[in-house]
Amino acid sequence: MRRPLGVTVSRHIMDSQRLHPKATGDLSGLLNELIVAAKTIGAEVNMAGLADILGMSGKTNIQGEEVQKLDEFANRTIINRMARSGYLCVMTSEEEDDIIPVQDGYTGKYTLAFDPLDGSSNIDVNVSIGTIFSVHRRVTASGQGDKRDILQAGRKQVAAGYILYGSSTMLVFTTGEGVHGFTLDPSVGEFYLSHADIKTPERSKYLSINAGNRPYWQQNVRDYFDLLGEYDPEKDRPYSTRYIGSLVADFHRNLITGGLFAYPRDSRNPDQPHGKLRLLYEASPLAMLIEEAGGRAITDDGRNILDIEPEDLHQRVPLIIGSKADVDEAEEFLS
Ligand code: AHM
Ligand code: MG
Repeated sequence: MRRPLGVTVSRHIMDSQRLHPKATGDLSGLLNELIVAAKTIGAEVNMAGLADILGMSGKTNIQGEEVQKLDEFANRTIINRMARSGYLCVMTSEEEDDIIPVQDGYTGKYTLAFDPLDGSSNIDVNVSIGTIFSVHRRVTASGQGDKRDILQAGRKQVAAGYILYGSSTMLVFTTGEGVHGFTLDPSVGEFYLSHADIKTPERSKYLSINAGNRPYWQQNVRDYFDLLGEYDPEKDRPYSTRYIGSLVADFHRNLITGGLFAYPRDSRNPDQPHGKLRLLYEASPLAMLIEEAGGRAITDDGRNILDIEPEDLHQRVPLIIGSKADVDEAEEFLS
């Protein structure tokens, strides 16, 4: 469904809801609450560079209030806002060891998994970072939710998206009806539809990998990325590399321009041979977005990310994600 540009995100969400006469409005309400949290985080991110100048670099700021690290601030902002939203029964955050209950008396029918501020190595250096979120419908009947509500396959997500705090702040999300991007106009505090119905290019020539991990990769992964770097005019190779080190920013770039992002398993942690990225907070929501945009997301041994049944809140997964033709070719080579 295409809408004229200039539509606000709340209008877009309301219009989408109207297409579903049986909808209660809870998912719309949930997304709107999350957007308020995102704007709060975005405002704080934009102030980050001023912290030293304003004398806020210590434990307390000039008002004598305690200053939180940005990732803690983002985590608390989302938890505090969403726990009393009335739309959730349980949450989980990359920053918390265990599930997060909601306020008694405010339980609802959805669950929320989130990475409050992805790209931790870039937080203090003014490089794009973001918040990633994933929403499921609860499976338990009522009251507070539990791990069964959280540990659901990505295929069952009802919504997923991210907020990118970059040169401008962008919200990109899907509810299963295409991927839509909104850009924040900071002068009025509104997200406006700027990228309607995003489709990622079928093929690209960009590769996003941390090449410094090459010695730790499996041999077939090394061979494949070496191949993409070789001269082959028929295949439009070599590929160019682009790696920001914030998944959300690397993903966003590739979504728009086309690209292949990979964080394969490596040999550094033999007890947990699953790469670095988390299934619930990173891989699964981005996999829903990329499939909706026409791309694919798999593991380095060819499993579809959206079909993985999670067993653990902080489970990691080797991730290959991006343009369909590129993921297809990687899958064929690696299997
Ligand atoms: P984080 O959740 O601590 O930020 O870690 C995840 C980040 C991703 O944003 C990014 O893709 C990856 O770690 C980068 O890792 P590396 O520095 O090993 O390349
Ligand atoms: Mg992260």
